[in-house]
Amino acid sequence: MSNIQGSAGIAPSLDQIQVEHRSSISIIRLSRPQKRNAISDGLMAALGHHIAELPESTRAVVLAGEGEHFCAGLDLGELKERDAVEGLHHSRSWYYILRELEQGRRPVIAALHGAVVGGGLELATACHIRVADDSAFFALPEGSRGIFVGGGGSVRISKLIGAHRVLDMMLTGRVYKAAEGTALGLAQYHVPAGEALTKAIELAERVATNAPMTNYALIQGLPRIAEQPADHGFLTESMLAAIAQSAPEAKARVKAFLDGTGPKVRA
Ligand code: 1HE
Repeated sequence: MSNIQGSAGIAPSLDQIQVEHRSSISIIRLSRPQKRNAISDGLMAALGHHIAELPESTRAVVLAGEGEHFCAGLDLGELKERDAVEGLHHSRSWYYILRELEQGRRPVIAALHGAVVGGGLELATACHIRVADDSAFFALPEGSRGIFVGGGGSVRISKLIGAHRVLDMMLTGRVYKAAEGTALGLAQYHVPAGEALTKAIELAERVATNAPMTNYALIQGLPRIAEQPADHGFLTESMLAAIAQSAPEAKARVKAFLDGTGPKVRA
């Protein structure tokens, strides 16, 4: 049973997530392709379980979906069984697990293809880097289902592309294709169809070579600094910079550059 608070009482469906640990990265795959990786309670609990159980050696994570689509969002088959109070706690359980993903110790790179819709887009936007291949499309069909975003999308997606665009997506059912969605900020990378996972793994392996303290400071610091008044942000930044610079690994990396053995920035 997962020790994640958000999924307390829900047995993780461990067969709905596959995890592969490589030397410095872990690849987490939503593995329910017959239901287009729709997020059941058990799948979400399994995601929380695997995030909590990542090995110490994992320095970056790739999140992908098996089959033709990244994720069709909330499992609508489970929705009808919830009353209002259960619905509230259900949202809270998503917030808890997505926060573990977003504010954990490792950067998470999402490999997106096919449908990235509803709760699938909410899940993707809790990741730090998104790679969309040309088959990816983004939508928030909640409006047409008579429901509302409940996995943090009104906060995270609005911050990425603006509340006015989220409003349009939900009111009109607008679908953004990969190129347009990427241009708006829903993904940072747009690659040919079929190449999202390869690119995400390449990025994760690059990210995994950074000093862990730098990655941690980025994940924890940047979103919080963005929420702070500028004067507070400068103070937070200076403290994170001081902590990162004091790590022995930072000193060794700077010395290597000055010795001519560290990597140069290349265009
Ligand atoms: C599902 C789900 C699902 C597919 N819940 N079962 N999300 C949506 O409103 C999106 C609903 N899904 C779709 O629009 C389409 O399925 C897709 C565009 C994603 C894929 O289309 P396609 O033609 O490849 O697959 P399909 O034939 O529609 O679906 C295959 C099976 O998956 C089928 O079940 P089957 O038993 O008939 O084979 C579908 O019923 C099932 N399936 N998507 C349950 N979402 C925290 S709040 C978040 C709120 C939301 O996310 S609301 C948005 C929900």
